[in-house]
Amino acid sequence: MKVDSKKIDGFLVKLLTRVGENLRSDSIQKMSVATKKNRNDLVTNFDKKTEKFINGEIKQAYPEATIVSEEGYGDLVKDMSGLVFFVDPIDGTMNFVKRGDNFASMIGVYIDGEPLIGAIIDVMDNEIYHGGKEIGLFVNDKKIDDPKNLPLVEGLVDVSAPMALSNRFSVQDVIKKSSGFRVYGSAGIIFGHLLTGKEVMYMSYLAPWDLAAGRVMCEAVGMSVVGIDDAPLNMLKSQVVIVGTQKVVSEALETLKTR
Ligand code: 2AM
Ligand code: CA
Ligand code: CA
Ligand code: CA
Repeated sequence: MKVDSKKIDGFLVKLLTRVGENLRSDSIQKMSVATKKNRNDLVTNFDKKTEKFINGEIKQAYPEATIVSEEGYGDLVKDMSGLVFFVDPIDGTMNFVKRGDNFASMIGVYIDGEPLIGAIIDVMDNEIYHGGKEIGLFVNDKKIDDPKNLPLVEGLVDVSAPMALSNRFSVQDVIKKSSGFRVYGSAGIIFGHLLTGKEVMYMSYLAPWDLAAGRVMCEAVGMSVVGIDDAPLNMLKSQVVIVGTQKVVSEALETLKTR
């Protein structure tokens, strides 16, 4: 299948621009919050409303596409053939509810299983990270250079709170070798930090919509995106993922105790 990646990129930027406007203007008073699996797992009326809006726009522009999304308005996607959109309407819902910043909206697009275009908006900073291998990487209109291939000792690392606190895979050994440890609580915000060289690694258990957009963009700037045992990524299931500079990811894989 042949697709125009530049056109899809333009579509995503326009769409996330509108999502950002809506989320910044929607009155916080009208927020209703519910728990999903546990008290740390929240969903709001804005997560649902935003996903409905994004998925509707995608279906209108790309009726042949299938959609994998978090809040239940997507399709039941069983394989990666054709055009597949991954949608996380609000990434960092806890930050959205508790702080009103450090949350994102993300869309990743794959064609026959291959990463094509990713787009992430840092909603409150109104910055859109977007692009892919073919067209390059941008923050809003500005092209960004590939981040430096720094080693662990020279960079900040981000590990999800549950993984860091439980010391899963002895991840604290990796953290101790770095310049320092951060926990931003939104995969989308952290992908922005990786793409602009502010952090050198992210490790977390990620669902498909957490990973899709960031993977496309990080790979496009030469970063490594791997599973914990260096196994190939499966975009249709949740898994532990390490993203970072090539040097840091190989150091992490050597350091982590995976069995
Ligand atoms: P969310 O806000 O879209 O749910 C918080 O640590 C980060 O991890 C956010 O990006 C959050 O996305 C994601 N996250 C929260 N719970 C998760 C889970 N059970 N599995 C995978 N990702 C999760
Ligand atoms: Ca969620
Ligand atoms: Ca998410
Ligand atoms: Ca979400």
